[in-house]
Amino acid sequence: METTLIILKPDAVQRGLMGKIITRFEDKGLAIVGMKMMTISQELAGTHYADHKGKPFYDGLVGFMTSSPVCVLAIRGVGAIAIARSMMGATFGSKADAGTIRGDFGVSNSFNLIHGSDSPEAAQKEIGLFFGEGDIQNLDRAIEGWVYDMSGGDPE
Ligand code: IDP
Ligand code: MG
Repeated sequence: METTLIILKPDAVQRGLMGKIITRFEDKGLAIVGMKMMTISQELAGTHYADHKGKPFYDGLVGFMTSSPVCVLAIRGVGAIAIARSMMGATFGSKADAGTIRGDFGVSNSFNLIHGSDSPEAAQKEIGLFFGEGDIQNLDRAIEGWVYDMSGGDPE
């Protein structure tokens, strides 16, 4: 099982799209094991997007991410990191495929609704940045055996 860090960015919150986006992850069968709203500080945005420092869009990105509240989620499932990334779609709303979150809900290349960790290392780091230890739930889902084939012992 992997846990990935998802941020519903300020445009998703302001546009009232939180429910629709969260529903997609729930419908897919991924488990939501952490969720909160917060306003990202300049410092946290800088740490989270440290790899992009110096790029032409960096200042705008930090300004955008700190401009209004976000909704942060920890989402768990087998292969959750790659699954969530494919559900998000390509970075630019103008280019993202229909059927993806960015493809269906946005047209902008900077207001692109959602962040998702892009590797296990990033997920671990980002969950640590945005959540405290007790914030991530051990969710024992009653439906687990219908989401995954557990007949072999491991979720398939
Ligand atoms: P990702 O979010 O799909 O992983 P990254 O390349 O890691 O995309 O970029 C991080 C974020 O920076 C994007 O989600 C987007 O908000 C912003 N961004 C990336 N490239 C541009 C750009 O060319 N113009 C404006 N914003 C950008
Ligand atoms: Mg990225």
